[in-house]
Amino acid sequence: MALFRFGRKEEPQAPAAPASAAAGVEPTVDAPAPRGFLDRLKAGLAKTARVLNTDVRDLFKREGRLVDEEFLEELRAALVKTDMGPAAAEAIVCDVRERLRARVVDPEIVLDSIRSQLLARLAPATAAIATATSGPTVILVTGVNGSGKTTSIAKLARLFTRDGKRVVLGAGDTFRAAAVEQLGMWAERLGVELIRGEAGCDPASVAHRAVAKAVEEGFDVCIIDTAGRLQTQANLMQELGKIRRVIAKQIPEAPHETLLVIDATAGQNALSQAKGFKEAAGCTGIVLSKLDGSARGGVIVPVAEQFGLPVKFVGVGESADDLEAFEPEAFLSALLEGAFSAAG
Ligand SMILES: Nc1nc2c(ncn2[C@@H]2O[C@H](COP(=O)(O)OP(=O)(O)O)[C@@H](O)[C@H]2O)c(=O)[nH]1
Ligand SMILES: [Mg+2]
Repeated sequence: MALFRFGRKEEPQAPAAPASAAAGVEPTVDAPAPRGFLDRLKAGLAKTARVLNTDVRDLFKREGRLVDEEFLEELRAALVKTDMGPAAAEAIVCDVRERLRARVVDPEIVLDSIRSQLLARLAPATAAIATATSGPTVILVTGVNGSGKTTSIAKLARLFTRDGKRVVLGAGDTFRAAAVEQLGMWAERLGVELIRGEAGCDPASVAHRAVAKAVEEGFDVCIIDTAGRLQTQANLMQELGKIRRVIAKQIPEAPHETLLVIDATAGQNALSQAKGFKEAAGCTGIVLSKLDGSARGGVIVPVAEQFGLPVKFVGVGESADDLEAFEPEAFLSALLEGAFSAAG
């Protein structure tokens, strides 16, 4: 298996109309990406950045702020609000206490500490997407209902086709006809192939046909959608096992990735999903979607840290261009620059 990094295109682009991928609403993907990579990330993280901005800046409202225990407690409270978790907040507080105790500090010094502590936590929890060394790369996409699986598949397809790859999608959410239609609409707009089955048919048969097409016709990437399920539904988790076995029969090392799509607004549920899906579905990486809709984007820290599942992509909006390979340094720049530039 090889690791694959996407090329990043920063050409200036015209604004795109807001898009919705909800079933029955035409997804808008023809319009070019509205902004460059960092700008999209900044916009996507704006809500979380605002929480950091307001709360951490507020600590410095009083002139000549001294690092004492009162300051450190206020800092901790501000950090915890982003959902980064008590361990990360504690590490930052300890770092600031150790280096800056009894000193008068400005926000930038605290910012540096936040950046370096979070980077140390996030950097080990990232990996580029694994791809096949020869033949098609197969990616299975899982998660609970409404987490953003189908939309993330469209976004992934977009990343791959931009890189010149040929993509076939498998509409493995056979549970609802609308789900197949939704993926069908994206496939048409993105100009990628789609394998679908009758509503209610065995999703493993759709996966089988999608992978067979990819192999026979020399596609580079095959991405398979699945119906939403809870990590606690044993029978549905077994169904994922069957899908995996059917895929592996054709390509022994596939699926090369089993991605778990987690909604960043899910709070603590995000953590139980990561745990449950890793154990029951053999997930290999996380797509954290809807960061743009959450003021608690700090949840990426415990999600990435606690379960040994790397965060591979972050979703920051509803259009096909709103998915970024997760790179901690860029992520933190977007978060912290966004947080600290506005208040000036
Ligand atoms: N704001 C925002 N909305 C998203 C994102 N990803 C998905 N959505 C929306 O979330 C809803 C559910 O997404 P969908 O892909 O159908 O979820 P699925 O049930 O897991 O397949 C849709 O309205 C999507 O447009 C994201 O990154 N940001
Ligand atoms: Mg879906």
